[in-house]
Amino acid sequence: MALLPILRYPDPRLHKVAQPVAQVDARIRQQIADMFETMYDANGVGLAATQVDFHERLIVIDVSQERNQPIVLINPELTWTSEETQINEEGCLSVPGIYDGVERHSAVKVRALDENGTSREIEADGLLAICIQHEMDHLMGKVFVEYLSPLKRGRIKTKLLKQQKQAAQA
Ligand code: K1U
Ligand code: ZN
Repeated sequence: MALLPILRYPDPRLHKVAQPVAQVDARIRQQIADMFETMYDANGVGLAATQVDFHERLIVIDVSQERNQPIVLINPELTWTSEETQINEEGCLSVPGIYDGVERHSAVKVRALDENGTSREIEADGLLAICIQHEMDHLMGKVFVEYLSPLKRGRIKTKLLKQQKQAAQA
């Protein structure tokens, strides 16, 4: 297994649209293992392949307290979204230290392949529903700060670029 570098906003590669996984094979299973290791190491509850510069439709999630309920979503598609929405504070491993409110569907159903290539439908609410929507946005090249005002987004971009410049000089 390997820890993968996580792309940091405003890296333009975060805006690439991921392509469908053609075959769930050893290459994809290795990518899944590496993504789980990377997500757990970073204390995240989800990670989309886009964030580790792998532009195929693959997501790993674990929203459990015990960190023992891994979920793999390959080629995920939303099959139902609740009319009800709610605003929750979100963070992102690609936008470290920034948290802000985003409006999402309160509940969703998602159909996806698992790591064995078996099609499954998952019904989710709470943090899992938020996380699924956040990670599916990543696969479309969308980062949560794009829901914020241009003013806030500009400030976040400036702050993170400054941090990245300082880290490169250190
Ligand atoms: O995509 C990512 O960068 C992972 C992201 C997933 C996410 C969490 C919460 C709301 C939306 C998306 C994170 O893991 S953020 C950091 C985190 O560890 C966390 C956030 C909220 C609750 C518990 C953990
Ligand atoms: Zn994210």
